[in-house]
Amino acid sequence: MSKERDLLLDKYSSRIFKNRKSHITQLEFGENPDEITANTRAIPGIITARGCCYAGCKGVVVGPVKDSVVITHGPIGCAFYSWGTRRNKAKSSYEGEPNFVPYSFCTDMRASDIVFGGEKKLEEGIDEIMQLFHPKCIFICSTCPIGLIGDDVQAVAKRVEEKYGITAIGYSCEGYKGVSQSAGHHIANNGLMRYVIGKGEEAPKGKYSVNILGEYNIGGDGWEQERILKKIGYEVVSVFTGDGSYETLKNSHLADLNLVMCHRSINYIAEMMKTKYGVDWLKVNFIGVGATSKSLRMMAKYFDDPELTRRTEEVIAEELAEINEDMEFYKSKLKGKTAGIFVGGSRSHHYQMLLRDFGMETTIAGYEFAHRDDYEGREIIPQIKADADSKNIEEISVERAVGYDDRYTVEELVSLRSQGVELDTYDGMIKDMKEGYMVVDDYNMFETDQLIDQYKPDIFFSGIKDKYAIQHGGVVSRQMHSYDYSGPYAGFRGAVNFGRDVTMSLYTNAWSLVKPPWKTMPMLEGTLGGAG
Ligand code: CFM
Repeated sequence: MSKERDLLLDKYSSRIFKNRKSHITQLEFGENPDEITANTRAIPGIITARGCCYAGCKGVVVGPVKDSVVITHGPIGCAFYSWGTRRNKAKSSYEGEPNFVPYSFCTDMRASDIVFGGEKKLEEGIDEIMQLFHPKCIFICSTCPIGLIGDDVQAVAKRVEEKYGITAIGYSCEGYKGVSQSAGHHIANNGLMRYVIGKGEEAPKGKYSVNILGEYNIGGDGWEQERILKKIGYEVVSVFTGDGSYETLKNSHLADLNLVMCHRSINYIAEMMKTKYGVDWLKVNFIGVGATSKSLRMMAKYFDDPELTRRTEEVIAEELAEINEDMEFYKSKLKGKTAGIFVGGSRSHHYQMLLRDFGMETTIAGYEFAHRDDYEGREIIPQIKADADSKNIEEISVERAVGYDDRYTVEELVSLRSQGVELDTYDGMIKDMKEGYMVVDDYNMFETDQLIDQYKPDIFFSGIKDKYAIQHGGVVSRQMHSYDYSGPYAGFRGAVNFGRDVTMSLYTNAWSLVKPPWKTMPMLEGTLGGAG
């Protein structure tokens, strides 16, 4: 076991040590591949940064669908605290297109509803929504008490569909399901696959069409990606689900190719669409200049058209010319600096590529709720043992739909893969890191503090709450869920924004003026997790 990892785990009692040791790995790249334990329950009492299943379904996956109403079935707090806290940006794509993203709808369950049942209240709430807003699609998201009292949200959804002739999906995404928001992603994906994808018949008009899966338009990232793709000549059929709409998601099965940005939150749909409609998926990363160029080139190879390849190179050259001077300037400021990063399930990998564009290395990285495949690559999936928590989340299986063929034959796919087109696969984060670097699953604040002390990164890309604790310790942090209200950071122009923000953060002298009390006052010593 390596030194820094030893030092970190040493502080734990044996009970906590037993749990945490397999969630923390210092990369060795030895004979056996580096392994990590992930997607298991957090230790009670350890301050995890994770969210809940409802957050993953309502907040992350279905929340950004702008022309659909998302109703929280539960007490008002769940609706209030998930109202606008994920920074989904959305605007109407055509005159008259509804945009319900700024709203929060809730059944406001009270004590008497918990005792006597809330289905009636839910139906009345939906009647009111129909009178006022006339959406074509409604997502009902259940919070913890709904599962406990047994309200049948699927039956309500069915009645609503019959009454109004719209799509209504009842989600049993109670907060306690699974071990994190990851369960909510899966549940949301299942519903979209069952009731939305494949419902439309509008075929794409462009020569080459794509969906962007797992892109949520935080800070306008999705818009920057669409700008580049459209400039090359691609038709973007739908985006799951940032600035997305029910009207486009239902036609998504007719696109030529699925691009997967956030593997963690959407890989279920990518796989199911491949099986059911023969749409290949390509793991892309539009975070970082090198990563964006690589992704665009893989796409061009997939379609294998000289004109598309020429246009791709032309656009890459144009975009690089536009940002080159700025990138060089920020690189001169950032080269040689180091970073730590801890975000949900994708960004801790994606942003390492962007940091490398500036000559920065990420020595500590972790995810809140990723699965082993996000760390170690999809080839690990058969080895992942299902536990009671993961078995609790429905796996749906789909079959090839009549009239849909694979886009390419198996031989053609093998040939494309051998040319570096990363189809239907994902290598995970670890392979892009270096020996000695630390990878931690489900970080807690104690580990963050300790690792910052040991590795002394110049900047730490953090979550929402830990940001302030890190800064109190004199290390600058940029919050990577909402970008501290900056962005976009994706694509070519986004890289410049990121370089500017990181440079500003690092070159302010504010952090050297911070003297936290623990640097000047005696520390109380204690052990974590009780005796033994
Ligand atoms: Fe995917 Fe996300 Fe992420 Fe995620 Fe999230 Fe997010 Fe995230 Mo916050 S879908 S896993 S559940 S890339 S909200 S846009 S920033 S934790 S790393």
